[in-house]
Amino acid sequence: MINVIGLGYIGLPTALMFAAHGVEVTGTDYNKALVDTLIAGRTTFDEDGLDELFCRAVEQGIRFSHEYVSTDMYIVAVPTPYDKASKKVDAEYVVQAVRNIMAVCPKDAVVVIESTISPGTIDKYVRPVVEGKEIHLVHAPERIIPGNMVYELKHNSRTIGADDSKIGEKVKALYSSFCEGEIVVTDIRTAEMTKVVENTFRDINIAFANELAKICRSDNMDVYEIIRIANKHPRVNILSPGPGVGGHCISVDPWFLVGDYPGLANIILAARKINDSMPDFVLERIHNIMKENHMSDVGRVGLYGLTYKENVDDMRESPTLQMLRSMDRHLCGGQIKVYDPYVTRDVVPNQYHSLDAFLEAVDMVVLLVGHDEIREHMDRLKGKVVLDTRHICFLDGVYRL
Ligand code: SAJ
Repeated sequence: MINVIGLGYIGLPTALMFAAHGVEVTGTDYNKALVDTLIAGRTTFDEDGLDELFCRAVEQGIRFSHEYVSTDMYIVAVPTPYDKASKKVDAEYVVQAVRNIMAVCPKDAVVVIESTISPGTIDKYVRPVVEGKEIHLVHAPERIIPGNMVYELKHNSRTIGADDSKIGEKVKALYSSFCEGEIVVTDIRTAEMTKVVENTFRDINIAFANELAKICRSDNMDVYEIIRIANKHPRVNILSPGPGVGGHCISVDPWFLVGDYPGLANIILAARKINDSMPDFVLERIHNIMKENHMSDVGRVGLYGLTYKENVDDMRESPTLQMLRSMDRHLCGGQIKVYDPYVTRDVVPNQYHSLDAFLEAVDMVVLLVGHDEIREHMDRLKGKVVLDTRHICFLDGVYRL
């Protein structure tokens, strides 16, 4: 039996996947309301294929609890927030989860940390908690992408970092119950570093695309056409420019390397700064386009999309929220309108809950997230001034990054 600790974006699909493939699972979360929702038969966030997976896991007898259970295998998928000022990971939830496990687990239990942590976190913060106990620590960082989690859980390859390769192989066998990708067994530090390196690689590549967008804007060139053509080269694969990098991973993990290796992590730092500058770049574009169209009332401008990317309901570090914060700082937010079909509760001022009402209230639309909803109804934007930061709108006269 395994006890999955933390039933959020990573822990829940992982627990369900194990259960759906015949592993006996108890999912534990300290949030009683969340556990009650799951026990009542409902999932807690929108994700492609999650509801079906949930049904299969329930059929297989998955249990949910807010208590830790005594077993010989734990999978920890709790949040690892990072401190914005120091840029360091805050491992407190992981440490607390491991402490709670220590209070109930038998000798020789295996504790697998899936949460993303900065390199060295296990040695520095987790080992002291298990000191003197016969416990095996493993790091198996998650790799799944929101929007395609269920598919990627099954098909991505994985990394298992363990002190003892026999334990690594045991954990590999467990994940093989559902994972069809290659599972590489290595040591803990390598696994920690690899995870952060993967997200940093993507951040740097997005930053390159964003920097190109700025260069092309400054000299009136079409960045999308340039990227499209350059990508025909067999060894070139430039990503897409956008309004910034959100989510809890790519905009966070590179800071761990900057924080731990100041003076060495130079490209990494530059990339972070470029990506973080994009929301302000979009604000400047809005300002210039309003001027060009003789618009002076920001209340007639609408931001489409609040989530950090398309077809998910996750708003963490989203470029739209970064823009709104920046506008607040400069006291120019005022009445700007906002709408996102995935965000049903009110989270910001002047938020709309229907596309019709939103479009009626604005003359200019800034496309910040490429949700399917708007891609399928692009004609609704005819007659509006449109700033498309995602290269999804091909109406005449559309403005781009
Ligand atoms: N973005 C761009 N241009 C692009 C691609 C992405 O602007 O060409 C933006 C997105 O709009 C979003 C942000 O970057 O705001 C990040 O989105 P994403 O889809 O690239 O990645 P995440 O944060 O959803 O998930 C990443 C994934 N990591 C990598 O692809 C290396 C995922 O595999 C990890 O599991 C996840 O981080 C994590 O939890 O660490």
